[in-house]
Amino acid sequence: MNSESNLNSLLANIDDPADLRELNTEQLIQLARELRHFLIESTAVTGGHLAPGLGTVELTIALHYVFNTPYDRLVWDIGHQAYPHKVLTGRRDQLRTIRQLGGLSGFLKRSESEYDTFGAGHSSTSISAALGMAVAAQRKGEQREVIALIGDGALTGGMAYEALNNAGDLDANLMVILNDNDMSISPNVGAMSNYLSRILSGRAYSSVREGSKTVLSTLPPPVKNLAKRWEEHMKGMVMPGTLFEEMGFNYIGPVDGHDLPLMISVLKNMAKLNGPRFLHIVTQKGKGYEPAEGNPCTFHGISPFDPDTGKITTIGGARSYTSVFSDWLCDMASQDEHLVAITPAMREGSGLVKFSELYPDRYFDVGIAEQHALTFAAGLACEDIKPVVAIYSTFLQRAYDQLIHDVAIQGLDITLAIDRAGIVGADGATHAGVFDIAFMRCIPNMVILCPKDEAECRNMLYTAYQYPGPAAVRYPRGGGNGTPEREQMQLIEIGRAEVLRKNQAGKGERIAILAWGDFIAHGEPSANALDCTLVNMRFAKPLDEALLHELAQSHDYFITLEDHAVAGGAGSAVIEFMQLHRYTLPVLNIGIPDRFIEHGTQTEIYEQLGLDAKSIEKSIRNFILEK
Ligand SMILES: Cc1ncc(C[n+]2csc(CCOP(=O)(O)OP(=O)(O)O)c2C)c(N)n1
Repeated sequence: MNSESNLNSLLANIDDPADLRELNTEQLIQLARELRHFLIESTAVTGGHLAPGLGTVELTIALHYVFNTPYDRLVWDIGHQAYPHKVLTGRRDQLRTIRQLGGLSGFLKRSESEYDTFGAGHSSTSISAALGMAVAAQRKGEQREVIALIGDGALTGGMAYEALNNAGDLDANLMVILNDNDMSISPNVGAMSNYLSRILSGRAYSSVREGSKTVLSTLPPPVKNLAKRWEEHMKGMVMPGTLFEEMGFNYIGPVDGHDLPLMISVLKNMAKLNGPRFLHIVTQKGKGYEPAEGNPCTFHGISPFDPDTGKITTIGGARSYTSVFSDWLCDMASQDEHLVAITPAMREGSGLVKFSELYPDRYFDVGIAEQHALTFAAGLACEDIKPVVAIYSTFLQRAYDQLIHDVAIQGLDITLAIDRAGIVGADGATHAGVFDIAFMRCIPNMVILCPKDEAECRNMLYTAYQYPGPAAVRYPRGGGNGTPEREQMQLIEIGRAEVLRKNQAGKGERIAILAWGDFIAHGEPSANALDCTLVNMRFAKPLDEALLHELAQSHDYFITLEDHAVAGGAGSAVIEFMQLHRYTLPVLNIGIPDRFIEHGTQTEIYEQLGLDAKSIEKSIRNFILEK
């Protein structure tokens, strides 16, 4: 891209939204240009979410220009499109730290800025939260505007409809802005997406758009009655009874979300109306940066890249667990025609691209709808189809009751391929996959497997798939230790651990390190240095009880190691076992402490938490000395 650094004069002076309220229309348009340039240059260095924010530049400027933020509340859904918002609300110079240890969060955080009115990271929460704020304002007699900003992808999440339903009924003073770019991470899916596309296509779009320009931009105050008449006119003429209107909202749009003067006048006029209002804007993901416009999916969230070419500059690391899953899924599908795969809107992240191309009629992207994904899978399983649900650990949290009520109680045969289990790094606390063992191991009928490497991951996926009930394989973000998978899949006996190293009897204190997943590697140096027994526990549920009895009788200490919260984790399961059987040897649980873990690289976080190999050895030595 050509250097536009001389353009950065306006943005350099925006330290607060109040500064941009001083600018005239031409300057605001110039600011939009500078902001785009700044976002591209900055994200090229740090990596992060780029295409979503490029699509919201004009929207963000218009919002902070028209509304009295932070008194008026902007509630962004997910928060991945809010980099422009961060830049305009006093965090411009910190953008270079985004997603890094101690730096800005990649999403929204109330503790980061008073302009971040509601913490986010997961999808489809904005309308509910904004409705709560609107009702609170009403109760407190505060005349503030509350605005939920939601993408068409996030609008595939059921919670958004629960909130719309409630808002229309409460007649709340709430504005919902739909940022419609026809994309989720990959192309958006579903009947609602089709419905939005129909609104945008053909005559309805152009005539309403014209209408928005001519009518909305010239509304004189007081406008309420005129606006009402305009709405009725529009309703009758071009869009009889949109879905949103029937839900109790005044629907306005579609409006070109990149036309800044238009956006400003539309927002100004909408601010003069009361009750539930719905503004439908149309934007382009990646707007203004050719590589991102051409490939919005890649630029949704991207590693550092060359801003001139859009080429990613980092060199790929080890083969990821995601790609192990991807290959296993395709191989398994070729052997079993009953296999189907389900993703809640994470085709790329979950490694389903290849499967979706090879088996399009056995592939289901259900939208950002984790609850539905699980119950949909349960229904399929009732009819002897074999669903594999590929889901991130953090997003499975959304579908907890569905896992219990719809899947496990009925003992249905589904396989959960749980990606991003454990610390995930740059995405931080909202995306950490550190609770799944705790919330799954208390569910009767569940089997939970934790692979130590890529080869075991493939065999565990196969084992979980063959298990005739709900089974979950949890694997971490990133690469393994390079252990190649064998093409031939092997069944692992349910609840059977693997002893990797034995303590040499009679020498020193007898310590058994019981480890789950790739955390075995973090325990291995300690096992060698302190002559410990080292066990690949393989199953968080069921535990290998026979082995635990044997080890409890032949060792003086147990150390448990897992990339998961200590509270309720696999190590807790060992303590429950010990209590039940009246073993009194001391047990040290090593894992994620009882607090939310912020962003940073995985390595940095592990070091910070004392979960790197060196610190683990130190903890074990201290524990032994404590007796
Ligand atoms: C509950 C949940 N599931 C999945 C995700 C992952 N995710 C982040 S952004 C996104 C797509 C959002 O699309 P949209 O709201 O249209 O915003 P856009 O990126 O198109 O601007 C998804 C699926 C998430 N954040 N939360």
